[in-house]
Amino acid sequence: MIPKDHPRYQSLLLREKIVIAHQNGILAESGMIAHGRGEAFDYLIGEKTSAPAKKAIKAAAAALLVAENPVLSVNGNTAALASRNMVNLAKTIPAKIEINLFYRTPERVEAVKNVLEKSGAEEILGTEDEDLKHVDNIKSPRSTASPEGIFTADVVLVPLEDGDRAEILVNSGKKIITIDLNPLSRTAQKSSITIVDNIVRAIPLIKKETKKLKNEDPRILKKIIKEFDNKKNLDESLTIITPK
Ligand code: PTJ
Repeated sequence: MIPKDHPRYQSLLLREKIVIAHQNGILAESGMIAHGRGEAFDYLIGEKTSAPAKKAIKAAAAALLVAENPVLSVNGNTAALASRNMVNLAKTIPAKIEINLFYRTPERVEAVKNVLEKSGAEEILGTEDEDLKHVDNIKSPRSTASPEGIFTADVVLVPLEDGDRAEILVNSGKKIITIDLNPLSRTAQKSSITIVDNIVRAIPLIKKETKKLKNEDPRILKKIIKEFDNKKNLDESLTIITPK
């Protein structure tokens, strides 16, 4: 039990969620290492949503709203930290939810599916029942995708993604939105829209922005997307964490 007045309360709470998710078979072993890396970057950005992250969040909401087949990808860390918020976001857009694991095993797919169902998800793609396809014909478990989901999606939100798979997805011509606390990661650099923020803060903010923009003229939404410059935005995030 973490005392509420502990100066690192929020951060320790997330750690606890990660540990429990690991014990429950949701998290990949490497998920703990990934979380630790994210924690360090979050510390550097001051554990709050920055101005460039807010800009990226707005562009992400616009991209998800204009998409024909938007998909939210869920891995172990996302399920551990933001499962209910992902399900709520999917309902708001509306978008499909797909389980997409880098370290894929049938047991972990089942564990993530259970978490999503408990969080209110009705349809979950990417499970073991489906005949999954390979994005860009790369015969690797990293590139598997649901035919109704990521495989045919035009816009995919893939938080905390591994660099290899992010690259495969980008090369397949999709608009890739990621959430990654490390602005230098390959995923952050390769994606179309990178939100440099903690997933626990970013997802509720995307939902809020989506609600705000939902009835906006599609031409306005397209303008928001067009004016967003990911490289420039990443540079702005970097200046926040780089000592002057
Ligand atoms: O569940 P699986 O099998 O799909 O595996 C998931 C992990 C995360 C283990 C896998 O995709 C992986 O190895 O990812 P990487 O290459 O470690 O990249 C994860 C990125 O997420 C790193 O750049 C971290 O800084 C970042 N990150 C970690 N925690 C958070 C985060 N970004 C946002 N919010 C966080 N809470």
